[in-house]
Amino acid sequence: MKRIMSTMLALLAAVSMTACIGVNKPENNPENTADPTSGAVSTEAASSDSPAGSEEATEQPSASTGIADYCLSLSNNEPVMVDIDFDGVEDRVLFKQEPVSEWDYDYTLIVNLSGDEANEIKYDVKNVYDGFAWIVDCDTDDSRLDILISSVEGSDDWESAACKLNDERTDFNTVTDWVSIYISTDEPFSTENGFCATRQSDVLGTRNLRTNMTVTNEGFMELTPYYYDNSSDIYSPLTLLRDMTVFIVGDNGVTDEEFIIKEGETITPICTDLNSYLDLSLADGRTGRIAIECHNTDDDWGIYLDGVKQDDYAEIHYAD
Ligand SMILES: [Ca+2]
Ligand SMILES: [Ca+2]
Repeated sequence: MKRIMSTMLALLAAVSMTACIGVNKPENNPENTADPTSGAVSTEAASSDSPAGSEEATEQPSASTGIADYCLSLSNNEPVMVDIDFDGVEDRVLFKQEPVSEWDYDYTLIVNLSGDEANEIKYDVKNVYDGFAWIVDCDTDDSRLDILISSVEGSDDWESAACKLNDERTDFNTVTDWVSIYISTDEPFSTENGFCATRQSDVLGTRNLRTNMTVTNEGFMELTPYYYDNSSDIYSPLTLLRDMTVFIVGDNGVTDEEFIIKEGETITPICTDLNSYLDLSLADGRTGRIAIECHNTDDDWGIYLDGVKQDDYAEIHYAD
């Protein structure tokens, strides 16, 4: 099941991200990039050794400040010129794809500062099934652009990296997380709301949960809870094997009103922070909240709902 789900996710990602490529590029989506009044300078989208060297000039971040909502999709093996460190000089950015087997590729992010071939900084992603990259501006005050890389491994696990030049401009400061990133015309990046990402979770079964994230110096950071997608028929409500007590969530947040969901009734997960709470849809349309704890050590692995193992509440379906 895990392989099927992940493959479906990969295909979905490929479709949505392909849609992004060529749409989120500045020349086609000017409203998603630079503010022409902000002092931005023009960019040549590709260097002379690129087959895509005919890209039109566009605007990019100024030397002093970032630009909210800046997002550029990187196409494999097509270098772009973008000033990623805000020093006023364009830098050459390449997301290089090299096949290593019938199914797998190596990807290398290569940045030549100021376009200088001798001044090269790299980040490698080895032996993955597919990879995607974007240049965005998560924090418009740090005089750096973030380069996001999302890849899926042969094990069907997604991993993402965010690379940002260090202060010395000698290497990337890179953070990683086990999430997949989605940026498309339907779900565009914005500095305020970040980017859409999914993470695999075992809370009430192995599911890919969606959130909005941004990147800080500490790592990937959620901006919203993780939401379940219950639109597919393969995710039916869970039938309780024992009573479950929840707190009703009102318009202003969780209340102190307790509600007991009886054995034999069903629950449908809505969202969770994967740390402290899980919200459920009740049969009467209201929302109930229950505390969760996720234990991940070798001798104590399990997910507890209000102190009870989730497997005691319902038949839970996990990936292999
Ligand atoms: Ca630069
Ligand atoms: Ca920034």
